[in-house]
Amino acid sequence: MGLLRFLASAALAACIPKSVDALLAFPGAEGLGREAVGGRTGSVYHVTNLDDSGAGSFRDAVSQSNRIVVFDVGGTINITSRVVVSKNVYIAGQSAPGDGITVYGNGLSWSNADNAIVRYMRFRMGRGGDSGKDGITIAEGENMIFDHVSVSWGRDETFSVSGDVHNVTIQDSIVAQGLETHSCGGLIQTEYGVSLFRNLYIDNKTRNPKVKGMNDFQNNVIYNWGGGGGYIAGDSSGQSYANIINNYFVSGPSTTKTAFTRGNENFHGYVSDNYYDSDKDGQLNGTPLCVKASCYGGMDIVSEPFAYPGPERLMTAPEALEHVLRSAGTSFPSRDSVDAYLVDEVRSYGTKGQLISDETKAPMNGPGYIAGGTKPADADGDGIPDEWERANGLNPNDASDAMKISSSGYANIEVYLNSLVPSS
Ligand SMILES: *[C@@H]1O[C@H](CO)[C@@H](O)[C@H](O)[C@H]1NC(C)=O
Ligand SMILES: *[C@@H]1O[C@H](CO)[C@@H](O)[C@H](O)[C@H]1NC(C)=O
Ligand SMILES: *[C@H]1O[C@H](CO)[C@@H](O)[C@H](O)[C@H]1NC(C)=O
Repeated sequence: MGLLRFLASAALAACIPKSVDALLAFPGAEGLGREAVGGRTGSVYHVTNLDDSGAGSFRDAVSQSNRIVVFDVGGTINITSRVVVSKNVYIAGQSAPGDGITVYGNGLSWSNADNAIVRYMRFRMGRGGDSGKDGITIAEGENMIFDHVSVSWGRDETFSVSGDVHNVTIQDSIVAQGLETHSCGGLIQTEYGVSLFRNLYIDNKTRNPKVKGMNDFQNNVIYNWGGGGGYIAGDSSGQSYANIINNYFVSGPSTTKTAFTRGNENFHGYVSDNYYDSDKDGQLNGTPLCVKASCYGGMDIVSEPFAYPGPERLMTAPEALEHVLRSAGTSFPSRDSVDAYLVDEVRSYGTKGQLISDETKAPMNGPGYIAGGTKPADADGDGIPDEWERANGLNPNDASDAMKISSSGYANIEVYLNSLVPSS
């Protein structure tokens, strides 16, 4: 694609507000992927077992379009081959009983899975996954939002958005421990936009992330990147237009390079109050980076922010760090042992942290135990518990009300799913 075409479309995305009535994917959805519609006009699919495939499995659930996927069971779903997600699928991890859901053993593709909504899900690839593949791959498609997702142990990249991709948001998520020898956080390179807000990038040797194209990077925390570097600014002859605002970079034991590297005159960055704590002294005592190309890996620093749809409530970098450590990743109903371990590493502020090559060995010892729990009573089997139906004027014996659109614009089951978790 030519530069002019890119500039024109970037300007379009930046300047033309979306229609005022467009509904957010869920309250608290932000950034370029915030209007993904998920399965709103489709039907409810219940995941009823932890099997790798077959009726009632997660793989079967996401294999068809126009679904809101709810979980009647909690626990670890072990997948052998990769899972490919269809268009217009909302995966509602917050519906699962017990400790929620972990998908372990291989990676997933959302390529061309337009209008995806994914909330409160753990995706842990691991050594058993396909060599040369990512934890999560998006190579094409538009309008996708990932919220409170935990992704780890990619064999190539851990979470990669690269190619002809439009309007993706990754928010309040953890991208962790790309496996050695590649050990990458992820390529985030697309000419049509990825918003990254309030995420934790941790324990990747490099690409935390590597950014190219149109990108909005705000309130993220980056910890213990390795010798490949933290934020990799383009390193390319392609043009990039990025906001880099109020992020916190903290060096860890594996860190040997400065926070920003490999920028050049093609990478145009608006930068503001990005903190860097480089001394590994066990205290959080970072200070804002200087607003000069020399502090930002040699990128072209621009004076006005790009007009991308930013976070509703921009935090300072220190506030963002506290927020991310408190709630990023699959923090509802509670963090699993992997995320708890990672957050503890960050809280050491420089003294703990390591790159790993085999998640089944110490220190991680696998994906941990995820309790199954019991699903609440749901007489009509529509995915909304009886108690909630009664309290909210629905009929617990009428399965058709789940997908009816309420006055809020959301399907009733979405109103229920939204009510389970905080909206910011
Ligand atoms: C992406 O979002 C922008 C506005 O934020 C919109 O103008 C554009 O049409 C969207 N692109 C696609 C492919 O949906
Ligand atoms: C998946 O594998 C883990 C160990 O890696 C095991 O603890 C868990 O029980 C398995 N889950 C199922 C549903 O078999
Ligand atoms: C993090 O990501 C990089 C680049 O993808 C990869 O080389 C590395 O092995 C990952 N993990 C660590 C701990 O380095």
